[in-house]
Amino acid sequence: MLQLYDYLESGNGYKVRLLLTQLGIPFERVELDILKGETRTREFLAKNPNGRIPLLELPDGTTLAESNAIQWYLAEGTRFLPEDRLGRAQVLQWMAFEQYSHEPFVAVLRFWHHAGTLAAHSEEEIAAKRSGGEAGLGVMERHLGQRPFFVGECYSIADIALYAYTHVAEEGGFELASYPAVRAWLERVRSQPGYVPITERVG
Ligand SMILES: N[C@@H](CCC(=O)N[C@@H](CS)C(=O)NCC(=O)O)C(=O)O
Repeated sequence: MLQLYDYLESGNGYKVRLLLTQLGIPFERVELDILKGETRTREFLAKNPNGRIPLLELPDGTTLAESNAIQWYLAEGTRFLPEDRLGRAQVLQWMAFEQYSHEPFVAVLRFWHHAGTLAAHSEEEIAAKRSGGEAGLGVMERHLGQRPFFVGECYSIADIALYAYTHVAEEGGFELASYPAVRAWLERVRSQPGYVPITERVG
């Protein structure tokens, strides 16, 4: 059986959990408390030298890290990844956008709130995270104003990648009220078959 090394509050972990659930693939979740350093033990570093979840372990012991690479592996040949060359490249484009222009701002501010470390950061650092996140949300708003999902007419792993931290952005102090197209898209993602909330213990 597939094993997913994960942390319940993690949006990166949630991307994989949600996709596995929507694909109906059985898996076993191994919870590691990132706040207690459980991703930095010698045993886990042997599996992922980068010391981070999510990590997927295949039945033969092969491991795969990085939430979006894991999603790509799982989605291959399914309705969650387009078959055409351009559609696949566009999915990759939005997943790269998520990692470079969204997650480092929206997810990090949420993490600082969760971990109780916000006060350890300067006002300038917090403002930079906020403006970076607003810029990313603005790009999403303009794109989603014209279409139902990120790529083509269909829900794909690009949507899962961007949904994971956007739907909990308010936990990091972001206001979604001024992003109506993003909010409508969040509802469309929530209504997909097999949807599970981030806090639900699946697997
Ligand atoms: N780019 C990676 C980021 C993974 C990541 O930042 N994981 C965090 C939890 S969301 C983690 O494991 N942190 C624990 C640590 O750094 O020790 C991905 O998309 O999977």
